[in-house]
Amino acid sequence: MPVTEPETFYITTPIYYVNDKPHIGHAYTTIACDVIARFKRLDGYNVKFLTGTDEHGQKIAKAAQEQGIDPIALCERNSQTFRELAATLNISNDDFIRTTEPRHIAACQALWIELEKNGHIYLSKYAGWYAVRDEAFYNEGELTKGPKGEKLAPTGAPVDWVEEESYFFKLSAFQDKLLAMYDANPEVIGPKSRFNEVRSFVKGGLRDLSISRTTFSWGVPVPGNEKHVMYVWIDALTNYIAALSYPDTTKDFAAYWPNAMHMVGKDIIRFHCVYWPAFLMAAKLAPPKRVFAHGWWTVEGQKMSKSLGNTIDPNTLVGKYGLDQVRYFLMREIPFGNDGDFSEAAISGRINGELANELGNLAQRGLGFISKNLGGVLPGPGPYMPEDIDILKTCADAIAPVRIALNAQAFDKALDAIWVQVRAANGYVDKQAPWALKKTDPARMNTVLYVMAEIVRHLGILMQPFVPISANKMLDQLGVAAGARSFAHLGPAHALKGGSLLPPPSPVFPRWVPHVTEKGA
Ligand code: ME8
Repeated sequence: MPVTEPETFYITTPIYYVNDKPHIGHAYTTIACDVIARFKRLDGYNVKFLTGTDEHGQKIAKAAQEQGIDPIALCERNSQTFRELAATLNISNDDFIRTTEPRHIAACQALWIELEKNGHIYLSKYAGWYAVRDEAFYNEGELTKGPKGEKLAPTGAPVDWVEEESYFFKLSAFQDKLLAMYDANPEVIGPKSRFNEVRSFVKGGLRDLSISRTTFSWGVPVPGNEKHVMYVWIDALTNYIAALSYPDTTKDFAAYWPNAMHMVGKDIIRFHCVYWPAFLMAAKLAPPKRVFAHGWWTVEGQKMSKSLGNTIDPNTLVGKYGLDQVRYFLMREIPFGNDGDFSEAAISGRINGELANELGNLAQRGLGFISKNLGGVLPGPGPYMPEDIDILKTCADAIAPVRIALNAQAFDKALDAIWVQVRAANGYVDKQAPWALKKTDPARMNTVLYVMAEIVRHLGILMQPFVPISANKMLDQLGVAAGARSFAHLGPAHALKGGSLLPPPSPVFPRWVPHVTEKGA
């Protein structure tokens, strides 16, 4: 029989700036990518999942100077905190790239040389308003006024007038090509509202892009003119192909690039959906297959900012509520793509209402009963009633709507589809009331308990991408072998064997109870 290679899938987070500490916004993007990466692996794909840190540019150099250390020392230290965060969040990334690594620098220089060779780069003089905080240039017309009448970027960042020699990328030549690319691939940008936003921005006309600087040196040297370093975005975006060993396009690049997806926040959509595809087309490479820009988190109704002191450290959050609880909340609370608000009330409501009372309780009721009354031995089923067949079938079929939702990055809809089953299963248990059957009809009780265990097996398998540790604990308690947890194992062909001794159960999702001091008592 011919062996078919699994389909590939490449997913990336933005690479995060190392001048700041990670917060809930970074955790959000990375967890979303992790859920998709895990989902695709369980669905049989060969996945490469990349995250990393963005370490060049004036912003980093300035932060290092303020702290009286070398830029590279700052990068080493802060890149490590992002690496540690990925471990804390149980992120299954296959690679972690740093833009100060030789493989990245080599890829940037190779891409530059290619763009230059193809006639897309020229040397000229730049004069304009530059915001270090945004690492971006603005037109006069885009600026606003601050409280003292000072000029500000539309983001509120201070701007300086800069005049310097600069290399330019002929972005203006790509307007029609970009528009044609969007129109031919409407799935290339998600959600739809962002697609429309990017399309109309490009339709409004594109100016050539300054892609080098001479006023600082913390960056990738421009090949052939070391007075210049690359502008941060051409440097940063190249990480996605540097991790596929670009400029070698024969191995990982050939395997993964055709199925690449970038997950980003809405703040950096222009860089990913306009500049990046233009750079790639200029280098005769394909643009990414999809870029999804998600929304923005605020905290208790306020914008997160260092000055307000309300940025949420994901480590604190995980310590307080538990890792899978935080992962679940972030994916569940808001339709992906919309903005959302983080509040204590919202997270504790989700943990207690959904994880503890609905999913956790469902698992606990069946397994606890088997442990107490049947010595922990999973009973074999007797003849099925139509309601047993019904619930088992809908559980096995739930993968279809979950797959559709996750392939469209609709995490909340995927969880909705799973929750339809969780609620149906609790309804089934209430109606069948196995505890009442103990004396009257033990054979029927055994069947109901078996069906409950099968339901938990299905929900455990489906929940793995979202809450990997807890879902695997559910599957451990049913004695499901590690190699029998992929989506191919859903359905009756891989059903549990009656008569097996199950490990002692323990609650998977405890209720969250605020400490006395947190109640403000
Ligand atoms: O922009 N809500 O890095 P960065 C949701 N280095 N997501 C948020 C968020 C919030 N309040 N705050 C941040 C950079 N994020 C560049 C990227 S990629 C080639 C270079 C997330 O450290 C969101 O994903 O400022 C956003 O796009 C990213 O963090 C910005 O991270």
